[in-house]
Amino acid sequence: MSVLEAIKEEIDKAKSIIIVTHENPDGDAIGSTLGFMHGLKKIEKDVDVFVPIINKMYDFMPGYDLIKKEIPEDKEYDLCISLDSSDLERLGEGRAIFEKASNTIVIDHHITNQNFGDINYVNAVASSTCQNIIVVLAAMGIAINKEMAMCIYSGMLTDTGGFRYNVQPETFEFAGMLLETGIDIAKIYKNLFDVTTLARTKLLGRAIERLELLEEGKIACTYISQKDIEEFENEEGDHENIVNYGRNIEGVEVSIFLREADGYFKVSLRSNEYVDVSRIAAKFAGGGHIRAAGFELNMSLEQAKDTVISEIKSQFKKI
Ligand SMILES: [Mn+2]
Repeated sequence: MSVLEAIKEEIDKAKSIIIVTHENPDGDAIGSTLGFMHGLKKIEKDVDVFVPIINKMYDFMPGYDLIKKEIPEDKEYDLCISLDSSDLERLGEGRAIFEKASNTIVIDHHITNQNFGDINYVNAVASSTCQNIIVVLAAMGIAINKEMAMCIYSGMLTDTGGFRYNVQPETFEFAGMLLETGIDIAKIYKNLFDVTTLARTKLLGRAIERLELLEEGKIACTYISQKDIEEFENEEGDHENIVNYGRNIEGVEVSIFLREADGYFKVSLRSNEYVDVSRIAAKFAGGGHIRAAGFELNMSLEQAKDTVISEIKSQFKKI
């Protein structure tokens, strides 16, 4: 039996299903969970989606209001499906539900996926988990309608940075299929990339004010503190994208963004052409890709800054 057949069989026999995803959920995480939820509801399945903390920017996706932010204690799920998460740890609060379920399925596109489910469908070539969801739905004989397409298209758009990265020919074929359902792609794009809030804009302004260039303009660095987040009453995820402003400055190779969180700093790095930031992250027990990586430093702002900068400088020397 193929993996897709096994998934169909497992879902067919499940009485109640819960879908979980990774912490700090992005457009692919939310798009895939909601898209798949709609698909399973179409075949009359009792299905819930659990995401404890979610940014309001995703509220344009149909089904957003159905997302459970707390674990319903009175309910037993016999099948838990994890979408877009590479490992158990990244599930955060969802981990407990996943571990409690008698049957589990993992659908993902991260090359580092730990295959932590009973059944694992991990196609790392795919642009997004949403793209893999299209394949799973097709195997299950579930036709994609407009509300499913809105969610799924959102995930593909997010993880490809607006169809720029990780795009395969089939990404466009699938996108074309979704377009046929009548979705408003301009509206989806606007919601994901253009619409912002005053709080997010203020936070960005604060970070830009503090932005400095170092090492003859090859390093850009800025930070936000917990005080800033309190002052502007920011939501989870409001800092996303700030790191790219430094990277976009002409001549910058590495952009550093430090974010204070409960006495330590979360560090995000982005590079443009030749520095492999995943190597820097690996030195500090973090992770990521060649051009985008992150890790945590349990030190003061000045110490954290110095540590990251000297590590980047040593990478410059090796090139
Ligand atoms: Mn993804």
